[in-house]
Amino acid sequence: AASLRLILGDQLTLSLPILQQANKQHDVILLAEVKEEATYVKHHKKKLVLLFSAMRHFAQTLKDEGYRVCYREYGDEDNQGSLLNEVKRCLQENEALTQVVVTEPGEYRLLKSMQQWSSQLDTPVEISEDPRFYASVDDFKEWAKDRKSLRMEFFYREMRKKHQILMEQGEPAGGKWNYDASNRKAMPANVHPPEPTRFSPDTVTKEVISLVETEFSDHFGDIGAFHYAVTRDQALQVLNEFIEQRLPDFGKYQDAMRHNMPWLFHSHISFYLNCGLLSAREVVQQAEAAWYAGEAPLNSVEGFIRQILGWREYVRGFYWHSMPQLQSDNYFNAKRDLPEFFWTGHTNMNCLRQCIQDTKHHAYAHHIQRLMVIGNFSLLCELAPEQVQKWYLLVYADAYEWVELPNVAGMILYADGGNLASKPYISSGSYINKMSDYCKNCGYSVSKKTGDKACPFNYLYWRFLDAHHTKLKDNPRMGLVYKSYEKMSQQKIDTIRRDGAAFLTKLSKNEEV
Ligand code: FAD
Ligand code: DLZ
Ligand code: SF4
Repeated sequence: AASLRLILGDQLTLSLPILQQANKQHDVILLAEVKEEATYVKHHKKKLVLLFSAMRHFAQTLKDEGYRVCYREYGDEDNQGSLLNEVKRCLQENEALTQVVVTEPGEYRLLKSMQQWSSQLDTPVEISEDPRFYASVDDFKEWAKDRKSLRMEFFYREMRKKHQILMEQGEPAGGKWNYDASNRKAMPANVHPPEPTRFSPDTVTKEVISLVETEFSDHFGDIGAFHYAVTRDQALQVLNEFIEQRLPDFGKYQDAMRHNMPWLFHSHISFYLNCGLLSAREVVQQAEAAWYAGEAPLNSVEGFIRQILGWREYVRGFYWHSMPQLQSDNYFNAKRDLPEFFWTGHTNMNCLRQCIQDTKHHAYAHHIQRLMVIGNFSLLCELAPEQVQKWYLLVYADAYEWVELPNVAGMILYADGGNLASKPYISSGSYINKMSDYCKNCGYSVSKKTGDKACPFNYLYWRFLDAHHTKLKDNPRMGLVYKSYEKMSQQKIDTIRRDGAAFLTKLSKNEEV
């Protein structure tokens, strides 16, 4: 029987079994730009340009490969607005198509919806496994079963062994699993990272840019200077240039931040990994090969591979293991609305201004900006998890709920009470000062602990520890911090409470901070 095979906007790879197994003569491959997916959150304009353009280019690749392709553009007059309705129309137009085949989607909401499709369409719908990950959802469940805590580090070691990555005679290459002791240095001012790989928009991308400018003008983000890869060949070029030019220094400067420079020594491949233009396996293999060839040191290669074979795989397993609970977890009962400056970047706190502006310009910020600046602030100020989750899901071009939600609910907000992270990722201003040049251009003083001019992170940090003393004091990883807290004079604690409360009141009223 002939089938209709739906490819989602983040499944742009020829390696999918549903393409490999297609009958090129009879089956129809459907790709659809639809309002429902483009607006369930108001995605950053650059994310929409990236996906729509990559989808259009991929449709052309499929045609070149001899597939029968049905492509629905967003601006088509008769666009049905949702994936289900586009599938329905396609079935109606092609009576020979008697079943629907899809690859499991990356988000819970869409999976739940697809599980109803068969009865809604009155046609069999087969949901095929997504083979793009090293660990399947079931592999993760098996690993997690009977474990009291689900720590990434142990999962990662299993993955290294199972897939024989950076392993030598059963031992980790170099003798250690983790080389972070040599990583995470501050970046001296005389280090100049190479420019990121950039592409000029072609005709297809230019058309999409004007579509997005007209149809999505109320979405967050700047559209100017769009330079991302939109084809597999271009994405491979991004990967190759990373391996050659930036991987050697990746580890050392992984946590560094610099004024007006979000790209640094990062790889900038999450956009492409997550939408299918690159595969995790090829990325890991290329990085591993660079070490064996002596082109990059082990601390960088291991650190980079851990992000993909470790963190990326782990958060995906964790997501499916923890849904739908993870969406509503709120361990600290945080309720504050997102401040207006999350959308504008207008704040006197230079670190936040920089990170939010980078996000607005590029639909990108690197990990430490997301974690230790914006995330740290969100947790310390008890911003409502639901709003923070939505923000992260729409502002980054690499964001899909399977990867965004564990990072936000688990890693930055500790909303799950410590299932993902062993302690809350919080810090005072001194960490940001150590890792960046932001504090030099800030309206606040990082060396002042309290008072009007003091860096808000300094007193917010202690205010948070004070406010959540009961929930956190028995955490073994918080022992040292609480020892210092207990030594504080009552007067100091009172000042911290006063400054913290004043700042949070201003924040709630959307007054300038
Ligand atoms: P690099 O620093 O070069 O790292 C290489 C790759 O490792 C990345 O491309 C990515 O695929 C993977 N990786 C690294 N850290 C993580 C992680 N914590 N979880 C999963 N994969 C990881 N990443 C996303 O892909 N989508 C998201 O929506 C997303 N949301 C995040 C939200 C928060 C609050 C935090 C703290 C992190 C989030 N991350 C997310 C992880 C990470 O910040 C990005 O993957 C990274 O910044 C992408 O840039 P890069 O490709 O230059 O990464
Ligand atoms: C993110 C996204 C956007 C913006 N638009 C589309 C679209 O028009 N058509 C489509 O098939 N997919 C789109 N996507 C990706 C989906 O939202 C994604 O497949 C699900 O969120 C599951 O990860
Ligand atoms: Fe951020 Fe504080 Fe440094 Fe200002 S002083 S940039 S608010 S850490």
